[in-house]
Amino acid sequence: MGNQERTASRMEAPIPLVRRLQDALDSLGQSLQLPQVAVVGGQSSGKSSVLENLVGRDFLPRGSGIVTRTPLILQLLHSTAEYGEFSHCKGKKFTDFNQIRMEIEAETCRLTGSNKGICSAPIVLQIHSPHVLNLTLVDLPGMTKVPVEDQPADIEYQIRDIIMQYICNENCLILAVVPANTDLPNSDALKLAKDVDPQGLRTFGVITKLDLMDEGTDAKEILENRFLPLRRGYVGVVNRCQKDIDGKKDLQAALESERTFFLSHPAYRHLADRAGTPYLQQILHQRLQVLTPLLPFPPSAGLSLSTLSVVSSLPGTLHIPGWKI
Ligand SMILES: Nc1nc2c(ncn2[C@@H]2O[C@H](COP(=O)(O)OP(=O)(O)OP(=O)(O)O)[C@@H](O)[C@H]2O)c(=O)[nH]1
Ligand SMILES: [Mg+2]
Repeated sequence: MGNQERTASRMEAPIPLVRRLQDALDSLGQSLQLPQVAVVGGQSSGKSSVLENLVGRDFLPRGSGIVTRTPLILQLLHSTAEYGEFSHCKGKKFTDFNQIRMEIEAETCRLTGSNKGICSAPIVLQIHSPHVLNLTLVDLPGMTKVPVEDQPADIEYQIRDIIMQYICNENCLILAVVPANTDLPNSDALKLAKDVDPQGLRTFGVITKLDLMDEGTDAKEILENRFLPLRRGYVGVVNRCQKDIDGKKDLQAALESERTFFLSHPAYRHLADRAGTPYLQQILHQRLQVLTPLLPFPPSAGLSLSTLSVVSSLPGTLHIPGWKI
């Protein structure tokens, strides 16, 4: 084999490679489970905001009250063109990310009704973009305790069941999202993560709303991983507030404000390089590379999240993009 061919074979496109691996495992009656990342947290803790920042595009419904009401399986696929495609309207390419948000809202209402109901059936969305590497992210409804409007009396347990379906999967990295203006020991997200991942091997704490803490208080001890330490630690982020969302503050400006926040805050300045959305992307990337040394990684220049080239979708199944949803 010549040098060129050897290089070509080392650089073999990941999707065919994994497809072959999968075929081989299928013939042995086994399945290949690959990592995905799910967000877990209380209602309005900032889960969708965190995911959206990781993807680097504005397209998820965010806001006050219960916003995410079904699981959203988000398959990021590195490609030259940029568009979204839903499994419920295959073939229709959404190039306008505002339209994607509206379609998520419309499909959520179709699945759950408009009175704040929830549903375990997922919305599946593929985002093709030159700015992402391939990975599945799962946005989940927030944990809540008291039913409102059409929500069933056991809403707390129904949401918990939905979350468990995803995070029980050993290959699911868990982003346990906790707002800084609530008490960490009361966090249901940390509790649930600990139930399924007692050693904390796949749990990352994400502290949101650092900008909303009472004056004179800070989350330094948490971010330094000294209070309720997690094996993989905590990352602080500052997402866009409701006013920013309403005023359509763009993502780049939001990332710059986040960086300025950490650099200028006396309690966090020393942590500035270990905080914020870019750092969260970096540690997820590192973890996913450790988990999947077998898989080659596409070139990463300018990509917002470097991860895998194949994805698993529903718990327990392997999904290969473009194969079937
Ligand atoms: N100031 C500030 N507001 C934030 C932050 N993160 C989220 N928010 C606001 O909190 C609200 C909820 O954000 P979402 O991202 O929709 O939260 P969620 O956890 O996905 O909510 P549900 O899907 O309803 O459970 C929105 O108004 C956001 O603007 C943050 O870091 N700082
Ligand atoms: Mg949400």
